[in-house]
Amino acid sequence: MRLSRYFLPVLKETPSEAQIVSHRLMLRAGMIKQASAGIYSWLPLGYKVLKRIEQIVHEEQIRAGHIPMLMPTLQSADLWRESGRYDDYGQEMLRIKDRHDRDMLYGPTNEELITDIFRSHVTSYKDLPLTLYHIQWKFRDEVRPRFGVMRGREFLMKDGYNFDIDKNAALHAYNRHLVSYLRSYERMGLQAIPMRADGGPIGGDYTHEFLVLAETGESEVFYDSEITDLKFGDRAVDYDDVAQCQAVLEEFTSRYARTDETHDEALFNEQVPEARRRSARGIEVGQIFYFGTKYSEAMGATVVTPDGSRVPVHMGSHGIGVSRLLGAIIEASHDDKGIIWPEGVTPFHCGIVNLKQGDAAADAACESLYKALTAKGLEPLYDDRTERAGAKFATMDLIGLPWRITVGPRGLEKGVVELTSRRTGESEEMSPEAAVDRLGQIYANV
Ligand code: P5A
Repeated sequence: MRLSRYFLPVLKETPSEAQIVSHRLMLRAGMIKQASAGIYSWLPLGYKVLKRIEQIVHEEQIRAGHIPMLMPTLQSADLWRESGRYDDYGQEMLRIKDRHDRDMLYGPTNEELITDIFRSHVTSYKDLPLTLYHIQWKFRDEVRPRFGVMRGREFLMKDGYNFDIDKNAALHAYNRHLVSYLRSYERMGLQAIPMRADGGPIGGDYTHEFLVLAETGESEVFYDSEITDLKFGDRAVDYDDVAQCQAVLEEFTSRYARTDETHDEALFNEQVPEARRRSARGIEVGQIFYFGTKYSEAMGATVVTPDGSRVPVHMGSHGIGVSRLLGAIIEASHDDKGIIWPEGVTPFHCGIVNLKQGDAAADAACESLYKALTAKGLEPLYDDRTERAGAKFATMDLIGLPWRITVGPRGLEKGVVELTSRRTGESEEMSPEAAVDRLGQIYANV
């Protein structure tokens, strides 16, 4: 993409309404624009990152054996009356009437809708296990929408639902989700720690939230500091292997880590030596639940077992806050100049800064770099505007591309360009071909 033809409405001033750094930077970098309280338009740069995050989520869900689909945003109130949640959900649910005076709602979550799909089509244990998921917009009429996409009213969620014959099978699905979530967050450059949590309006008391530690996080958390040493890495896990998935769950959840809803001070003191006790704040980027037959019993989602009897299926639901993740990643990865995208989610793989637009050699070198990077499957953002070098660097630093190639007449006389890491600020001179090769290698490992 050439910056002269792109739509990147960066702001010079720091918007006064934004209280936390991720919100400020998303507005300044022209990623989002508020449409109304807690509701945002996703401008091209923000949309690109959102799509990158979605893509990682899809890849990891499919790797775990979960099946993508799409359900609507608007739902009929009748299904929610069956589960009893139409009244329970309270004011967070946006209720709408259609022209026939029928009660509708903008879905805050999809347990009812998916249970209805299941009961309409599945009748036998032979069709289990089954996990369906989608990535779809949700609406929760939060009392205090704030911090930009962190606590929106309209937000994008990946929500998955497992259907299993009994509790053990459903717990394996729970573990599978835990493993796939650990992999997903690490690919986004995040450490998200699973913590014992509360079931809230979704239900069930077997649930973990995934928390990214950050001062601006809305949740208060208590944990054993040893937990922050755990890395999932690129280990191969067989998602059908019950023992392997269980082992990962145990590794990542056996140390004390709880949100304030389930925190038990006496147990904390007993289990964790004082030097390792931490209390901090965290951003909840996902939550997994096992709630057994709560919805299947209420809505009659049953299957015939091998001995011919009929039982309600065991279910769980599993959510990732896709749009919130942009805020969480920025909170975890920025400096005073702007965002620093991890390679896994960056909107463009690198920036190309032409120090002297209009200089024949510099223009030609930028064009050929652009072509060579594109041929490698990389997407560069070429700043081809006739701006001062300082302004070009400031824009690149603000929008946070992890790598920048700087091209100028003086370097070209020596046959070199400069490759700069946004994270370390370190620059290295090399030939344009070497810069392309280096970026190819970096992204081959992402
Ligand atoms: C699990 C999937 C559920 O709704 N039902 C379907 C279950 N869980 S949850 O914890 O309530 O939400 C899942 C994740 O969505 C994100 N989230 C939000 N993101 C932005 N703005 C909001 N107002 C908001 N509310 C929830 C969180 O990341 C949460 O973990």
